[in-house]
Amino acid sequence: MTVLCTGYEPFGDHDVNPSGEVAEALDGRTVAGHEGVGRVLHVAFGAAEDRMADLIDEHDPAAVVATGLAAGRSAVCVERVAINVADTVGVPDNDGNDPVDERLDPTGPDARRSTLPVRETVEACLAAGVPARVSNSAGTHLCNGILYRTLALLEGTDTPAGFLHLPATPEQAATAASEGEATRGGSVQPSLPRTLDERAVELAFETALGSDGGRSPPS
Ligand code: PCA
Repeated sequence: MTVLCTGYEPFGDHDVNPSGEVAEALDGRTVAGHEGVGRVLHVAFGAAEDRMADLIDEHDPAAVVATGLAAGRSAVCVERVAINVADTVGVPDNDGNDPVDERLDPTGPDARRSTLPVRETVEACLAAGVPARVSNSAGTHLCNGILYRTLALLEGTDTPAGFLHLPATPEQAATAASEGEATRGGSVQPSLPRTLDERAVELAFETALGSDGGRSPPS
């Protein structure tokens, strides 16, 4: 079987998006005893969710971990919930969609809970030396949207799915700082190396499925 990891292409002010790079790095790697499938999603409402539906159909994954960039956050954020709201808060998606206070699904529930073991994933990350925390808001941009739709697609199945928001990379933070006031005592945004992002995603799958994908008999 496979495990499916998605990330995103660059968007807004960001020239790179570590989430897409993490997905590409995991593609073809054995993760939690399964073949990793890593794909980069277009940052566009509708298109990204439809691609996710196609990927789930095509690969029938044992678990899904979607990821996205959350510049400014200081740790990997394991999202607990997705809400039925689409609002880009002034950062239109890459197709120019700029929803304000819309519902993702007019008839859907107000929220859907991640089906990953959220707290245990954070514990596993922290034990492995990866800064991480539970987050109670994935925002209202596309990352929240993909989590909401993925959970809807997998409702009623036993396929765990969730979302990890990733901080900026050190390179992104340095670039932003070089355009700012760091040389005059100004601040620098928090960052995390991509290798730690990759480890966090692997640990999310391992925590959900077991390190061998749940294939070894219970001892
Ligand atoms: N982050 C955005 C959308 C794409 C991405 O990488 C978000 O947090 O919603």
